[in-house]
Amino acid sequence: MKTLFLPILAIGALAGAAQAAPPVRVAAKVAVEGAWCRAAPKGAPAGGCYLTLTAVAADQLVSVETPAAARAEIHTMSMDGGVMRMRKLSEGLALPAGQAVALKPGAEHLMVIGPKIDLVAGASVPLTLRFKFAPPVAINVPVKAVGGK
Ligand SMILES: [Cu+2]
Repeated sequence: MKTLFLPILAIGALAGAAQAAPPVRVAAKVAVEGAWCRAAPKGAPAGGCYLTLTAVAADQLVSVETPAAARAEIHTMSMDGGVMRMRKLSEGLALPAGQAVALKPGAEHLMVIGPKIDLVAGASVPLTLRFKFAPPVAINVPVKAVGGK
């Protein structure tokens, strides 16, 4: 009887401890820093936008919306047989807790496809970032001529 009873008591004690000290609830939030979109030639079919995301609690960037383009996607780049290719991250981008995730040229980035505005220096692209847990973040991203093209 004793050997049966002890484990049950232990489980009860653990459950009691969990109730007494609930995990600290951090408001799900994602900080956005250093956002910019790269200037593109008039009539370009798409443009890249870059920023750094830091999630307080583990989260996921699931989608991007903009009224300034037909649509926006989350992309990644990787080498494929010696050629850099872009690919849509349909599952979104993981944001580990407290870790800055940089979306930058040559790596993960946001792609505005079918821009309705000219992506010229001085313009700005309104983006709404949607996350799995954190509330959406709306930002106005400045267009910068970077890369000398
Ligand atoms: Cu892309």
